[in-house]
Amino acid sequence: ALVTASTVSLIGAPTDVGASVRGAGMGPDALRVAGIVETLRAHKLDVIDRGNLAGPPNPWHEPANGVRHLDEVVTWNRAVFDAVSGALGEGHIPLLMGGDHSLAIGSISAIAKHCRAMGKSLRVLWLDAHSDVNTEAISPSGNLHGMPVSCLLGHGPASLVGWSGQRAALSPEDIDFIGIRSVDAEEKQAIRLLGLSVYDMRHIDEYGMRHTMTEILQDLDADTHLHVSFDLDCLDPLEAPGVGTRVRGGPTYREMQLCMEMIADTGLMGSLDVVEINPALDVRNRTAELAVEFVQSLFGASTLVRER
Ligand code: EXY
Ligand code: MN
Ligand code: MN
Ligand code: MN
Repeated sequence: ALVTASTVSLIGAPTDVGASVRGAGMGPDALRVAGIVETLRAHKLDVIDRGNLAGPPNPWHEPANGVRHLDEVVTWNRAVFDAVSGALGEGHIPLLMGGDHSLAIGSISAIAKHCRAMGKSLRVLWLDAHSDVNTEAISPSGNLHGMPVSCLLGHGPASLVGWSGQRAALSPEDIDFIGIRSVDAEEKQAIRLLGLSVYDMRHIDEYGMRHTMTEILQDLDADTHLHVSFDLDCLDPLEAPGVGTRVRGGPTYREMQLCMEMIADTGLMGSLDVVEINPALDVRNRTAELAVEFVQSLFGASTLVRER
């Protein structure tokens, strides 16, 4: 099935304040240069490019109280929250172009609030090499792009928690992680305590992407809003070198295509984050070009060829 709502709102958030490697702020323009607007239009989607949000520059400070750049991350996320809320209010599919992954706090908080108002259940697919479930108490780096999941689950700096109108935007059973292969020691404990569903690379190695995705997608129903939070470092860095935190041993191009196609087949994707593209570390614009290919698969490009 193709996604039914047909207007996609592109929202650029050009910042790397949640990271300690510079460059992810160039992600939105790299995606535009790679043709994200034209490519989606070619698939008969209406696309509105809302341009880039504005926010504070990266002050390039050391962490304080376990977090780096908290005020700047809050300010950028406020802008993201408002823009994503606006797009959802118009019935559009918001596509957040990051920017680092801390921006998912704003986008997913807005989506959770919207889903509650619409009586829909929210499921989040977190495609990443990392689980991003650190907190200020356990993070080895203080970088907030390693903590968004905790903030969304109600654990983190007070100024980044509770934005959806409830302490927790998500419950542990609302989120599934795919492609994980780098988890810090105390993060592992947090994952076990919270009971999070982590389909790590070991799982994908043993069962394959098809079986993994079948398991993840089996209990969706027509009232589910599916949100995909796609961190490009999920892919193997041999395919996608333009990311700030490379971890070898990720899904191949074909495995990731299958993952995206199976998500598209549900017809339930209502919002998307595309984050962590770092053009300064890329080879030409390969990683943004790959991202555009995967985004078109998420919107059902392959079903135009292979009707189900
Ligand atoms: N787990 C590490 C940390 O918290 O510092 C690395 C986090 C990288 C986060 C990237 C973007 O997904
Ligand atoms: Mn991430
Ligand atoms: Mn990551
Ligand atoms: Mn689950």
